[in-house]
Amino acid sequence: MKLYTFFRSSAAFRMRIALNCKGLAYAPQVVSLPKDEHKLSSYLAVHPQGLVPALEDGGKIYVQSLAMMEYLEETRPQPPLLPANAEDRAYVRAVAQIIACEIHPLNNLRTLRYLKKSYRLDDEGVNVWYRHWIAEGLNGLEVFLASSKKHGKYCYRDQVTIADCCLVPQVFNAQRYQCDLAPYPTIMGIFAECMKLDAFIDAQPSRQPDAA
Ligand SMILES: N[C@@H](CCC(=O)N[C@@H](CS)C(=O)NCC(=O)O)C(=O)O
Repeated sequence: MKLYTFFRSSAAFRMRIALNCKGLAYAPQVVSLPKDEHKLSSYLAVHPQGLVPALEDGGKIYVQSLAMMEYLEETRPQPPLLPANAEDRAYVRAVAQIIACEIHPLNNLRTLRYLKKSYRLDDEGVNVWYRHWIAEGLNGLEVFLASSKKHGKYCYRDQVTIADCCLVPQVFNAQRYQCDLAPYPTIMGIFAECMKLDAFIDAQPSRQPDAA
């Protein structure tokens, strides 16, 4: 398997965690976002949207981290990254989608670049945007997790799931932008538990071959 990845990409980070959790070896293919390598025609031939990550498996290319994690789950079910029953799978998928569909797109590189260029925001102006949407997103996630009563050590009881694969990279992003994370004790408790596991430790940005 090949993973098209960039050390600081949180969507790629999700995939690195999922692959590690399942004990699947992969060859990292670095696509540098600051160097705009995701816009090269050679990469667009892999991922027509020009986004990282992409996964190659058996000569076929897969895109979109949530779809890719589900693909891994279906083709390599052990150890499972989804709960055994439908109700709890819906909960785990909801957590993953709150992060991947609601929070992450507002803080993506192309969104921040567009704000900077088209609205002439300086770095601090962009940071204000970033922190606003992180605070709103993480607040909603905190309430959802705490009220679900389904979390344990991890988002879903004591089983690592795709929800944790999404939560940890989002917290790394928030830390990078010095967001105040004190109001999110449930999220930060889960984050601390995940970061005790090798699958998460080895997937973190600073451990990647392209880390600056
Ligand atoms: N929904 C996509 C998001 C992919 C995505 O936005 N990746 C970011 C890096 S985390 C990217 O390639 N950004 C390039 C850009 O915004 O120009 C997924 O989950 O795979």
